[in-house]
Amino acid sequence: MARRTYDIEAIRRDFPILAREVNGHPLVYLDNAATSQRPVQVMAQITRFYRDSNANIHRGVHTLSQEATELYEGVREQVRAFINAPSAREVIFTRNTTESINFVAHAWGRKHLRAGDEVVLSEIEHHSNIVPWQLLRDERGIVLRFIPMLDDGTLDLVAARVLITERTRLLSVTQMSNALGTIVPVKELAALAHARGALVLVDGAQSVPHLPVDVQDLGIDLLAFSAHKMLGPTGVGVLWGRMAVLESMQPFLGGGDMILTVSLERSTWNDIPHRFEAGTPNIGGVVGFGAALNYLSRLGMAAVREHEIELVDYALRRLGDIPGVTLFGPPDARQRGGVVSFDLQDVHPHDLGQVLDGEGIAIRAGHHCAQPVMQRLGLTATARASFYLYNRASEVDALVRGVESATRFFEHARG
Ligand code: C6P
Repeated sequence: MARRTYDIEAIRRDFPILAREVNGHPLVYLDNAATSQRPVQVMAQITRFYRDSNANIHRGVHTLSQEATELYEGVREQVRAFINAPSAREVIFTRNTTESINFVAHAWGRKHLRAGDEVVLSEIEHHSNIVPWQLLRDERGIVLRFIPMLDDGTLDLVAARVLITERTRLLSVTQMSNALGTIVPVKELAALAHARGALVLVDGAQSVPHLPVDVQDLGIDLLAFSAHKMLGPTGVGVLWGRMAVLESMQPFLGGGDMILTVSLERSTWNDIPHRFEAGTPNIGGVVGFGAALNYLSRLGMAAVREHEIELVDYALRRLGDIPGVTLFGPPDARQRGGVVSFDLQDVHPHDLGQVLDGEGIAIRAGHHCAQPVMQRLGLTATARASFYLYNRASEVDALVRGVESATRFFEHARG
């Protein structure tokens, strides 16, 4: 690759795990869509928190509690800036994207949706953005509609215009498919949904870690994402919502910190965002997430995006040259995120994944929690390589060599 957007080797030194060996080979970590690795800065921040400032938040008058509260609330402001939300009060910490979407289904959906109301999803959604709505459909009798996927993995926007109607109360779509890498034109869909009076929830699990995301520019109402896919710890997620939408929701979980007053008869609610953060949150995790956001902001999400486009473009060309490889998703790297899903003729993706693991190469094989995508493609599984800011072209080369040697291995095994 001719052009580098930043110094990859310097970045890789921040991720000690990338220097380890797996099965006698240098690790080639290409499973970033499942979870990314963490830099030393995030680990150090978490250690510092537990070593120097650990206490519960929002409760104590003592110094440690105040320090912990300031650190935790400081990350809320960092998240606000990262997604350009109007107010930090609109940022709610959850456990992950899955919880954030379930949160909307419970706190907004249960309050506002009635039998016959329609929720529009798409065929390329992760199970996390299908199952909560099916549960609500079974409970409330709402109707689910799905924007179809075209053969190249993009959404059928002509069909979307017909599916999103005055009956639509919510459009809930991913901004980037984890199974195919497709980037969805969320801004265009949001304008369409708003014109029909529907709200727009975006599953940003794959987009927020990989592209610049500006909620005001996109014109959306709600955004869900996970820290662990963007250099942060597991167990921390975000639900951002426009204040007016959050104010229209009922509480999700009840308990400590989310109330103002409690008597044996009734309770009143704390202000937003605390109303939606019942119980002691993952304080250390949120504080660590702050270091991840600093790391990404320092690099700049536009640079991360450019780097991944180059890698994906290179991977599509190299993998596409291997006989027997079928690539899925949009052919143009600019129309997709850092995900390359493929099939190797006559080799089950799980077998391929195992052979690659023997060479230290970590990919994901399976349905990627997006079974409707697999059904649409007439497959049960694909092999998926997913990249992040620290991956380099030589790792694409290692993957290609691994796929080629797997081809030879299975040809030989078949005799
Ligand atoms: N996709 C993957 O390997 P959680 O697990 O809640 O942090 O994220 C769920 C989720 C929701 N939406 C999309 C688009 C996702 O990609 C994911 C997680 C992982 O592709 C694990 S299945």
